[in-house]
Amino acid sequence: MRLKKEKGIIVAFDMEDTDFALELARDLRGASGNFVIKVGRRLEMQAGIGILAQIKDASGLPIIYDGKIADVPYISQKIASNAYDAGADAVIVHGFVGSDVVSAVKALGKGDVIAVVEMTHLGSNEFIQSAAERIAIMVVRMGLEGVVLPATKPKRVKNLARIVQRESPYIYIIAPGIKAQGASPGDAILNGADYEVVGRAIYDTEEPKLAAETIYSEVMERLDDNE
Ligand code: O7M
Repeated sequence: MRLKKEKGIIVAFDMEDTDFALELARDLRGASGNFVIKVGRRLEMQAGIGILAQIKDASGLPIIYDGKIADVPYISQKIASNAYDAGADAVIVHGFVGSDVVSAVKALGKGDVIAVVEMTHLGSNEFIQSAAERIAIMVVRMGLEGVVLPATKPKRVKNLARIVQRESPYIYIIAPGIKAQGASPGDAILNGADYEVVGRAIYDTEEPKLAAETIYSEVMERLDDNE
């Protein structure tokens, strides 16, 4: 199941409790909104890679494996291959590691490849930011399906989204950093992103399904107001 280039919320499954993860996956099946699930290393370390298929079955939604793969080409390719075989529709690889790594993952042809271009945290300004424009151009020219841009830096999203869209109208942009890291729902989508990634502001609440639906409708309202 490929991710579509459309507006939506990617729910970050970074919890450690497998039962809770599966319960939220089932809840999201019936939730109103456009949702995708991203499984991070924290949950994978507790539950094993088999959790990808379980979450996919429970939710019926596209699944991203966020291993933030950043190893040499041979190892990166093996990790990505394992994730696709376990049910991932997309995998996330770091762009800064270079074109040989990204192309080794892309060469598998087993699903979407999403590359991190710039990150949300302050330390991202120390090294990655100065290379972000070049990383963005590299990954779109390599024909990847998606890129990660930081919702916490709306100006960077705007500039980098412009570069990405100039190179490819098809690539989708996903942007983490909503609420827990300071960005507001809609900040990134209004600046050119397609999906906003939300973790703690959904799974760390009393009613995660309701939180997901509320954030989705907040984003859509801001988009409507902007038209
Ligand atoms: O909403 P949060 O802060 O609880 O979670 C944010 C999620 O987005 C979490 O899964 C992080 O690993 C991820 N993320 C960032 O927070 N910052 C980045 O720069 C990049 C990512 C990410 O998803 O990269 C693929």
